[in-house]
Amino acid sequence: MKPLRSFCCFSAFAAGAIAAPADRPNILLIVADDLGWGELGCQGNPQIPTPHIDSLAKNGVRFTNGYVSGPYCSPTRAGLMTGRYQNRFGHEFNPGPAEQAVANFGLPLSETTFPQRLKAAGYVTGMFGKWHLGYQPEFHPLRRGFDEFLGFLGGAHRYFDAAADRANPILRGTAVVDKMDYTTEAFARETVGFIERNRSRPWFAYLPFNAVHAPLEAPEKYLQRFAGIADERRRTFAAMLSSMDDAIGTVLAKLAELKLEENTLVFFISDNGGPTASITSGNGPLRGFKSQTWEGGIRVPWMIQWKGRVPAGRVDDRPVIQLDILPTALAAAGVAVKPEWRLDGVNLLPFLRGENDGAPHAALFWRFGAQMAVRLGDWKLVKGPGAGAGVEENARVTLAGAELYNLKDDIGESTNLATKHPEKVRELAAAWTKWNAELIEPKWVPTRAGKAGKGVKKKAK
Ligand SMILES: [Ca+2]
Repeated sequence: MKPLRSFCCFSAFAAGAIAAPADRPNILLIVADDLGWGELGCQGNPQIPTPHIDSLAKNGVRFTNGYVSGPYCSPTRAGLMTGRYQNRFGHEFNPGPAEQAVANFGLPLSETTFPQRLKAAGYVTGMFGKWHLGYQPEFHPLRRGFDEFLGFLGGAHRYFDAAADRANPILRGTAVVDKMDYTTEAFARETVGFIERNRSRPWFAYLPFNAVHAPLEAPEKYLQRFAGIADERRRTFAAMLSSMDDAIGTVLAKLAELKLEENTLVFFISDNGGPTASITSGNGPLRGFKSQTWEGGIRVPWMIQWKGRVPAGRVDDRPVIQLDILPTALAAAGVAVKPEWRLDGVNLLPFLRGENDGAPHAALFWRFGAQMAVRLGDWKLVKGPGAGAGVEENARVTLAGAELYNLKDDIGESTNLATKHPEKVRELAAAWTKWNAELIEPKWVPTRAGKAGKGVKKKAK
């Protein structure tokens, strides 16, 4: 018979594979809003220095083919919080503004969230920033796994005026906050306080900035920093990004000060590509923008830092997706993923540590109204937005006319190879069709009445 101690360890592992408290790293998940693929220093933009975000790439792994599972804020966050393609549970679209959102809008209660999974493993959980996963009480962050919340429930917020939007106020927990400083700085400061208070226990901090989403608003100090940029909108955007970079710097400095860097797994992504026309947020050589299944809508800055546990300064070209963040965090926390959770994301740690040279995913998939995409190796089959159309939420996608690109040779999706490689089209179409058959219909379609004053469409019967 084995010694008792060994037996106990085995039992603990079998019962839920939860690591001993000392082994559980903290999880810091930083999400930028509408930050395009081409804007960070480490992504090749020399105009706006971002040394603190770049430090994550320097001290960790930067994925050049990092994706999100939707081209819009809310769907992407639904995927992030569940590790599952959001189309599986009907969370395909944004809800529209708070006053117009359908009553059932929110991350479906059938889904278990990222903080719920970590809470079950003994973590304290805090969220500081933009939620965008439901306005009704049952969808509130405090009801969906967070112990603490300071932020707002909607899709965007003014940066200086906490009381600007009564339908979408700044909340501490469930209490309305009428006065607050620049939201970027406030959300980082709250995160720092949360880390300080919980320094001696495992914590999960979710820091989804509203920066650099519209409206374009920045503190004078940062506008001065970019006085050399003549275009006012671009100058303001640069100031907003620089402010977010400094804010992230204060959080990273706190980790260093508390000697938590080697015990904290840090993720940084943007929730979707840049809407260049509205806020100048650029996607580099990628085609398309936020709201589109072209690369510019779904490929984003994507980094992981875990000092001493994940290689420093590595650039990884293998495709990954934000759905991978939850399973990676769970693996680090010693939580065994159960098959019945039906996660789509994979644990990236073996890939990060060089234990697995293969691709984390056989294929990646997207469906967004009348748009679709599938990536298989270097190949991508895609149907972007229709000619002259914006977001067509009411139309269902068909594969007729889908275009084929080889992203290794053609990152800008400029040469459609569908006619030249019909066998590839068939292969990718078959993979996407199989995946699509597993999805359900969208649970809501946003109304655009009042928002744009036009383009209102009747929901398809
Ligand atoms: Ca967004």
